[in-house]
Amino acid sequence: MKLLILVALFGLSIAQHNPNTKYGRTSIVHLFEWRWADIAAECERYLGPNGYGGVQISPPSEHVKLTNPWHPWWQRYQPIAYNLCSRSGTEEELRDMITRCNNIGVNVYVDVVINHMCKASNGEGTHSSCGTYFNANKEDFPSVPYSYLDFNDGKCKTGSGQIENYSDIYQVRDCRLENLLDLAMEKDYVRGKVADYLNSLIDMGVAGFRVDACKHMWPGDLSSVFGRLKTLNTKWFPSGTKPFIYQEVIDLGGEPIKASEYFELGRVTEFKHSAKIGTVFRKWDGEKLSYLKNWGEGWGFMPSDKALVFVDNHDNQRGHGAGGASVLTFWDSRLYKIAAGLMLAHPFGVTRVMSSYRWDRKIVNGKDENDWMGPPSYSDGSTKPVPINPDSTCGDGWVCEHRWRQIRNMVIFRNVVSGQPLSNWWDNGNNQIAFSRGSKGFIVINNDDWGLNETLNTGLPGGMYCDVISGDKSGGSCTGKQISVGSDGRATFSISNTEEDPFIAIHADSKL
Ligand code: 5J7
Ligand code: CA
Repeated sequence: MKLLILVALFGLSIAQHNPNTKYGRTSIVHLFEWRWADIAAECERYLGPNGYGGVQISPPSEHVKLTNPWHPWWQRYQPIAYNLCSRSGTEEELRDMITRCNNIGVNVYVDVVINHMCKASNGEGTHSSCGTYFNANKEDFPSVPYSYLDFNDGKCKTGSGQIENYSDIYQVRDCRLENLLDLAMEKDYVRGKVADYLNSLIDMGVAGFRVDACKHMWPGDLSSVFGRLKTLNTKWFPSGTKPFIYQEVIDLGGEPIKASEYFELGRVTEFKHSAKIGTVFRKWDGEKLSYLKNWGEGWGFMPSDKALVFVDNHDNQRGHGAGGASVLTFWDSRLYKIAAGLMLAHPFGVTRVMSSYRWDRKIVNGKDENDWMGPPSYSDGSTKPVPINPDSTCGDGWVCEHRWRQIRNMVIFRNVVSGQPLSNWWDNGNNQIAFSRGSKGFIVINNDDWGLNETLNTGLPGGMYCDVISGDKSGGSCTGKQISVGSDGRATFSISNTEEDPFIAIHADSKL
């Protein structure tokens, strides 16, 4: 009996921390700004077959349409209502996508913007993605409906009505973030409207939520909203399954609001992981790969079972959010692949892979003047489809990092080694490291300016393995490097520092 109660309590406390992925899949890919129709096709033709556990989608809620600048990516972070027509498509397309992704075992996680509505400066009109009328001057959003009574103006104590000082936790929660109209989430009515929105998505079959701007909402208010959520749709999930929740809290230290305030509600984005992985691979601040030996909590990160980790996100990849210049992105493709490989090989956290679009980067005095640019679009601002080239890369400016062989194969590696401890650590005291995940997988990285030539204990059963970085296992042979592991588990590795991909990874499923 006591044991049962313990199990029940434990189950409750971790429920919203579990991504509920299927078939031993472990990673999420953020298909930033993709259209629903393209995501549905990608689930079927690529994500399912290649072991991706889920996809994070851009906000599906009705948003403002901006013209100055021309349809920036952030217009989707300015809601007008919870109608489900957006730059990514219609409600029908959204529903079809969720159904098709679920049918192939790929979960859908929705980016939800619930701290605020649009900025006051948007005035009045129907310039919104569903064409719904709103009046931002009067804080009137009749399609929800919200009125001025549902906003925080009375609660905010700053002169400007905006957040002026991040060291005052009251203004960070109760004032306007960049003049975005701040919802009064202490109100039962607002909590109910937000919960209805999230529950409508749960009914459609989504598996969880990436909750935007959580630093700007009180944990108590979020707790009430999350407490009103239904369990997941039993067409695709076991009955009683709670939605996975990961909260965007940018906590790099130095502010009074801590990521830890949100741990009991769900997972939290670990921005220190993103900032530090860039610093280490760039060798800034005297960092070295050998210091990764205690990567994780040893680096001041949050506990692994609370963390959602990534190399970059849609915000900090354009120099916008936290992390600054150290953040690695597809623009730094060589280092980016190794960093993503390290993240996916390492047991820390739930991993999210970024999938981006290119924009006309224009860096002037360290700032990207085109950081606002939205996805590849037609002249009317509508998003272009994602064309797939014969070589499986994406066209029309879509980067598709998740299709890069090195990253895709490390997503598979993570599934194969899931649950295995980090073992057989080796380093050269500099930027050459290696480790295994139990007896299921082994990775070797050379980020030094000289070659790596070592015989290492892999922990793997003897045999011939295909390196999944330089190629694939295809039929009975390897298209890239081949690694011979002796019956004692030892293998010899050579990695020149001038190789395009100076790392090697082998695992149980890449054995010939
Ligand atoms: C909030 C934070 O707590 C934080 O630590 C951070 O780094 C960024 C933000 C932040 O979150 C937003 C969430 C939204 O849903 C909508 C938003 O508009 C924002 C937002 O603006 C925002 O802050 C921007 O980025 C910071 C790095 C700057 O310090 C802020 O001043 C702000 O920058 C402003 O961005 C520019 O000053 C302004 O000129 C520009 O018009 C505006 C454009 O909007 C965005 O860039 C949206 C960013 C965004 C960030 C997110 O983390 C996110 O999840 C969604 C959107
Ligand atoms: Ca707020």
